[in-house]
Formats: sequence, structure tokens, C-alpha cells
Amino acid sequence: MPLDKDSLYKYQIVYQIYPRSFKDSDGDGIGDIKGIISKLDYLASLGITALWLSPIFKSPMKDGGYDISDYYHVDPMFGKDEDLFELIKEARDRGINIILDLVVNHTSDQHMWFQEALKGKDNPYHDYYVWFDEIPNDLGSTFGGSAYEYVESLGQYYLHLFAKQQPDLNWKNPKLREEIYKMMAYWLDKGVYGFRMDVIENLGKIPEQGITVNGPHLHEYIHEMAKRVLTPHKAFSVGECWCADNTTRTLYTDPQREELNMVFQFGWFSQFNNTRFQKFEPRRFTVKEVRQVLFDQQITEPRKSWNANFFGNHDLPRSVIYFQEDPKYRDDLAKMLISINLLMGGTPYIYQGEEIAMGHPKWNSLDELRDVEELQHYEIFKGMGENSEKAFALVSHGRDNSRTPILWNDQDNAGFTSNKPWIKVNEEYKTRNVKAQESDPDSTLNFYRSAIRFRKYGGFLESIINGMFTPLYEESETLFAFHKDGDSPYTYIANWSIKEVDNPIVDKSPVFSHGAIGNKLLPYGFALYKD
Ligand code: TEU
Repeated sequence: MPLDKDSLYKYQIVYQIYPRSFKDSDGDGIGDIKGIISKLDYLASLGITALWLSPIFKSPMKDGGYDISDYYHVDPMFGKDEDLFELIKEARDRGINIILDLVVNHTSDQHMWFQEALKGKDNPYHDYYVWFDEIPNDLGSTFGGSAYEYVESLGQYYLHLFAKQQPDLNWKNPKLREEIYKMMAYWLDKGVYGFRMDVIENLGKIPEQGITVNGPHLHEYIHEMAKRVLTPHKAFSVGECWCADNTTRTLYTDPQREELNMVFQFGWFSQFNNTRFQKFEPRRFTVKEVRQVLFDQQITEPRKSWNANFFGNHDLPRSVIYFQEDPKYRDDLAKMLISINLLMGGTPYIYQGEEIAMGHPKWNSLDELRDVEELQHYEIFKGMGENSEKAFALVSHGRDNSRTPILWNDQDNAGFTSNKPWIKVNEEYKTRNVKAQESDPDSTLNFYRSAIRFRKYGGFLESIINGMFTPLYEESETLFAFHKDGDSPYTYIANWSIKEVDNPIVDKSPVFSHGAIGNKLLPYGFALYKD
């Protein structure tokens, strides 16, 4: 099949950067844009084609920059606007596209719009936010506590689905929508490739009816956004959709509906355990469960619905820890996960540090934690009667685990900064770091490079992208296997377990593999066979 120019999003390999923790260039202990520029050759050497930057705009940083106070300017913590323009150019020179994080469900309470809104009910910006004279219900915020906050001077409550410093924007207001489209067009005109859209499923909220996701006008808004900005600019788009299932995924991504290229679905992550402590009491999914959710996503016709493949981001535990059964096999697990990520249908996303299989740091005390979600839940768990020790143990499973600095080398602060880092450095850096892995041919880093090369140039790309997906060995307790048809059909088979298992495919030699020896698949071993 010839390359379809309108489907270039399918050919991207996206690397997510959490800028605060990537690389500090000016010695203030916080990663910045110049730091990213200094690592562009490294990023290009991985073979990735796009960088998604978590928010870099002006922000009081109550939620790591997901509380934006000015959509048009870079926060001084990360550098100057010119640094961003330079990054766009330098990245493009290396064949890398820049994707920005579009956080438009809410702003910071310090945004000019909200500050104006607070001045009175008649202020033109008042209707940019969601207000109530009385609390309509007991809706809770994602980070804990009520989703409504009282403003005495107005005698009204505003909605905040996240922290109280993140007031929700009112998408019913066409003026607000216009402001957002204008801002998106501004960045696209500056050479940005597209957007990762923060909690996009929340835009159609009707809090008074208890509706926070998938509101009745959600798809109308997204379609309008596509018509007005995304399509004319040929922009890349990926929505963050914690609640998307396979039906709603198709609503967002069927090209005929003109909405988004793809959405992140979180079915493989056990956040929604109905346990007392939800995600703070993590339960690893079994291979059967993972397979069920991932395969369900794959079986749709690729031209009707496209996937975003990922096993990690700045909100999730690191995948090698989340899925780990025995730390001894961490690197093998990392290699299997990236092969699945790259060889199933969909656009693959890699989260920074994943390529060296970074783990979680050891948290010793509450004052080491930074994340608003963790700190608010600490108080909540204590309020539920847990003692400090238990509350701390619970919240130390939170989002800070994937937000610690990238381990560049075995020097002070792992080569991330010359100063005191804003969050602790994972103590693994003495043995696990980019520099050490560069010179080790068997490292996960070098494996990532060859796996990415294999996806791009191994001769199977057309089938990876356009081939229909058929699950294999669905009854197995250990195997994760599938077939893709198309121009270059193949079978992929992995042993998602720490046992050595028989490889049911014995009559062929694999074209790409790790830990597939003779007729055995070693722990997390896998192989790809040409039809
Ligand atoms: O995440 C949305 C979100 O709901 C997550 O916060 C997640 O569900 C959370 O970890 C709850 O357990 C996005 C961003 O990715 C996240 O970093 C932001 O904090 C959030 O939106 C608000 O902007």
C-alpha cells in the first residue's frame, strides 16, 4: 500500500518529555528547554519522530504545569519563548516534530481570565468558567475533596475537577472556544506539529447532572475544534481519555467524523479498582487481563479507528515496576513491552527514561514527595483513620515515581543538574544510566534503538499499520500473541511470564526476537515471524 500523506500520524514514534525532569541546563535544579535542545542528538539517535512536551507554559506549578496561567508564553523556569522556537527548529532539522500539551479543560486560578472572572458576575470573563449559586451535588475532585470552591466576594461556587487552583473552563461558551482555537492556531503557525489534549473527555461536562466525562456535546466541541484548527493546519492530535472504551474510541478517531487522530485508553491500568485506596493500592494486571483490553482495542478495522500504544506516562507507575514479577527480569520485561508497543497496530509512545528501564526511587519521608495528588491523598487517608506511616506508604505509590530526573550518567545527581534537583534522584543511577547503557550492546537503550529501526525499516511497516489483527492462543496463561495480515503479514509471540515456556512455533526462524532460544521462550522472550 502506498504511503497515505493524510495518515502521517500513523507513522510517528512519539517520545514524551516531562520537561522538569529531563535535563537542567542552567543549574537551578529544574529541567528546561535548553536542556532538551542539548539532548536532541540523543533523541534523534533513538529513531523517534516526535516529542510530546508536558506543559511548558507560564504556571504557578500547583500541578506540575497542568495549571496554566498564560497559554502564549513559556514559564521562565523552562526558559524563554525563543528557546521554544529554537527547539522547534532544531528538532525539525533532525526530523523530529514537536507536540505540545493542550490543557484546556481548566486554567490556573492565576490566569488573567479567572482573575477577571472573580471581579464580578458581569465581567465578560465570568462566563469563561463554571459557576453555581448553590452546591448542586457532592461531586468530588480527582485529587480529593469537593469539586466546588466557594468565592465569598461573588457568593458563588466554581467547578474544579482537579485541584482548587485549576478552575474548569466553560466549553458551553462559544467565546471561550474561539479563544482556545485562536491560541492553538498561534502555536501551529509557529511550527508546532500538533497537540496531546489533556483530559479532553471532560470538555462536555454537566456537573449539576453528575456528568464529568462523555457529556452530550463533547463530540460537537471536538469536531468544531477539528474543523476550525486541526484540519486546516493538518495538525497531529491525541486525546487523553481515561474513560474511553472501544465504542467511544471510534467516535473520537473514525476519520470520517473529523475529530482526533487517536486517543490514549487506560484499560490496562488498574486505576479503577474499586478498592478502598484505589490506585494507591496498585494491583498488577494478569497477562489475561492485559491481553483482553489491548486485543479488544486492536481488533477494530485500522482505517476506522486508530490506537495510541503506550505503557507509561507522567501519571502512571513506571511500566517495568507495574508489571514486574521478579526484578531480576526487569530488562527483559522492558524489551518485551517495547516490542509489543511498536509491533501492534497504533502509534507508539515512549515515556522518558523508559529506554533505560528506569525504576522507582525509594521514598523515605513525606517531605520528599511533590505531587499535589499524593499530598492531598495523604490528608484524605489520614482523615479515613489511617496512621501517618500507612498513609505515607500508600501515597508513595503515586505519580512522583515516574517524575524523577533522567539518569544520564553516574556522576552527581545522575548528570541531570549541577544543583539540588527539585525532586529526588533515583538512587539506581550508579549502575543504571544512559552513559553506561550506550556502551553495552545488550542494554535496553540499544534494544530500543534496534526495535524502533525494525518497526520503521524491517519490512513489516505496512502490515503493522494497515493489517487486520487476529489474536492467537487466547486460552494461554502466559502467551501474548497475534497475527497481522496485509502486504507483509507476520505473527508475533511473546512469553509474558517469568517461566520458561515452549514456543508453539517451531518450524520457522524469527526475523526479530529476544529470548527465543530453540523451541523455548525465556522469561519475557518474544519473536516475530514472517508468514
Ligand atoms: O491527567 C488526568 C487525570 O485524571 C490524571 O490526573 C489521573 O487520572 C490521575 O493520576 C488520577 O488518579 C491529566 C494530566 O496528565 C495530569 O498530569 C494532570 O494532573 C491532570 O490531567 C490535570 O490537568
